[in-house]
Amino acid sequence: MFETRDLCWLTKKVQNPGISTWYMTEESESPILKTIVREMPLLFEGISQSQEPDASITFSLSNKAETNGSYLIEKTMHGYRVTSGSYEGLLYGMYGLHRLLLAGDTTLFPYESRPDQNIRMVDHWDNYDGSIERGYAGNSIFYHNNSFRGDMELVMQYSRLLASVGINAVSINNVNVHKLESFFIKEEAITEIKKIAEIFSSYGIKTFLSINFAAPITVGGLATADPLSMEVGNWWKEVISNLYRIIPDFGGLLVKADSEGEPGPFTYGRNHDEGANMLARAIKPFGGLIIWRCFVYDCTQDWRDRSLDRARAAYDIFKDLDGCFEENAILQIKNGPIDFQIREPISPLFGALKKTNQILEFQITQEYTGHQKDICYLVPMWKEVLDFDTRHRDNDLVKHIIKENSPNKSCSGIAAVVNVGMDYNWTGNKLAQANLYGYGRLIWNNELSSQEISEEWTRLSFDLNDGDLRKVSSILTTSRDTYEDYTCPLSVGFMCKPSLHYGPDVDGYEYDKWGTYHYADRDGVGRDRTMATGTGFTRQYSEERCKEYESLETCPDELLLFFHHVPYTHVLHSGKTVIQHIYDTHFKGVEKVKEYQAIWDSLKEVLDEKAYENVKTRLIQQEKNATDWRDQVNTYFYRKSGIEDERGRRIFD
Ligand code: GCW
Repeated sequence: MFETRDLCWLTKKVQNPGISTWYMTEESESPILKTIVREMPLLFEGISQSQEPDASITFSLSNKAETNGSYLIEKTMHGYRVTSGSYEGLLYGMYGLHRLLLAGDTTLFPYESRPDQNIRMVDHWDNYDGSIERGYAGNSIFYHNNSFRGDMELVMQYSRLLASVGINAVSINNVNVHKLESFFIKEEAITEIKKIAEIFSSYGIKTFLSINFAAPITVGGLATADPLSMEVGNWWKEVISNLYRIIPDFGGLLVKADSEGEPGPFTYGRNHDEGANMLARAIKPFGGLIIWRCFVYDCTQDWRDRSLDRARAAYDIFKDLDGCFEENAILQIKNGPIDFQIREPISPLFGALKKTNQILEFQITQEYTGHQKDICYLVPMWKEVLDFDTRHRDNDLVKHIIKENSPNKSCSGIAAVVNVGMDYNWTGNKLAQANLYGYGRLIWNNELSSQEISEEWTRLSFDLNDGDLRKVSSILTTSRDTYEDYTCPLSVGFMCKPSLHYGPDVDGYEYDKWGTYHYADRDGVGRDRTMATGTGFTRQYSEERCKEYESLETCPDELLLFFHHVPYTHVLHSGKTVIQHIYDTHFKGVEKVKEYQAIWDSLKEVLDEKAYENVKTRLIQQEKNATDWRDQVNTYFYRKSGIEDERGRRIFD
């Protein structure tokens, strides 16, 4: 039930007796303005709407043509004025003012804010049966037992969370579109989806659906789903026009094709531009978008065959299609070339694609990063990605490339697989809320630091003095390094339990078909992806980055084993050998988790009990997990290498 759910970072109201009335210069039937009417008393204690312009807070629509959600907050004689060129901007301005006043820093005004990214999206991997692929916070908020849950209060509550951090697009079903979900494009389901979409829309959020590329066959009864077949094109046109008849402001379709068993254009000997463009043309008349994922690779690899390299796949398939996509088609590219590991290099498609609309894809749900049991605040990792300089041109940072290299700027942005479910606090681990909050804040304002965001979230979520607030924030901001320390030395990913992706299993993927091998033997470890002696993956980067990664001299330590196979005795830039680094980080990881426990315990008296207990239990689990990782990884590499820990700590043999 909605009342019992955590209000997260919207828990606190501004308690300022000077702020008692608000006024809207605009009179309109806009659902977003109605949202503002509903939200104001939830955010500001004792405030009421006034018909007089001299209210404490005034909202006014400016005639600036800007529609991207930018807003300005100024101090006035009576209080504050929020101005924007769009209704969305007024809504964002309202949440912005709420946040700024709770932070208590009024020197910030006038405060102008414009989003750095245009599309700011979350993707659900929710299934109709209520399960969530890679979900760690309970079942779906949209579906239950192959039906629509129909809890509109819940959807509204969720919309507020998203809109308050600037999210403007949401895809509501899993990209692996199973049988029943394939029918979401039919009228019966669309009528239900419309109810959800209307609520999102009243918070400035567009609704998207994932579709199954074979739907013309499975849903439409046609003999083919060939994108070049006229019949198929017409079928999609009809489906889409029906969709828009019911939901006129529908956002568009998200497609995972030719990936991990999902059907796609390859079945018909067609390319991905042909698949995406067929859909893009069908949806164009309605102003809709086709978001096409680049997560395409061969998942039936033979581990014996070293010539194949999964990391190369997306670039090999999509680079040559640069410039071939319709103006309303967008490629969605995962941040790394493999799959949401805690440490990977950047996808080489960034910077290489120069004439294609693009969305960068992150993962908020903690699939490989601790299942929302282990604390892993992901903002530092996302920052690294955004600030990464691809060196294709001068100052070619990913955060700029996304927009600059998209011919249609409004068709560019960032998306992430979201981490929410039916758990009362939405995210399982209370601290995992900081990832959803931080994601929204960071992709709106790419310049915010991880620490700023973590402190902001902590301030909005708890009542703590500055010292205690910094304690919570220190756990968050170091937690990514800690998780990396005990799970992923020098970028060797996938040493986790197959399918589950939680807990250690060093060789779990080593002889499997997924193309994620570490090749540890008695002498050394790592994947050789150099041009000189390996798979040649380094060639996919700009000349400068390629050189950097190709050479052992310049390859950054943290990416070493992604690009090179080296002896255990290889000396890193840090001065340590590879084997000693493995031992040290694994011991350190466990110690850090123990430190987090001590910090958390010290906050027992000042935190509310529910939040305290919630994280406390998870930290106990995290210590156990980190210990398992430490002992299995250390023992594994000790047995392979026969090299003792310099510091003589206990490694099981
Ligand atoms: O990381 C992998 C996950 C799959 C997921 C896939 C994807 C939705 O293990 O569960 O499928 O990525 O991104 O499509």
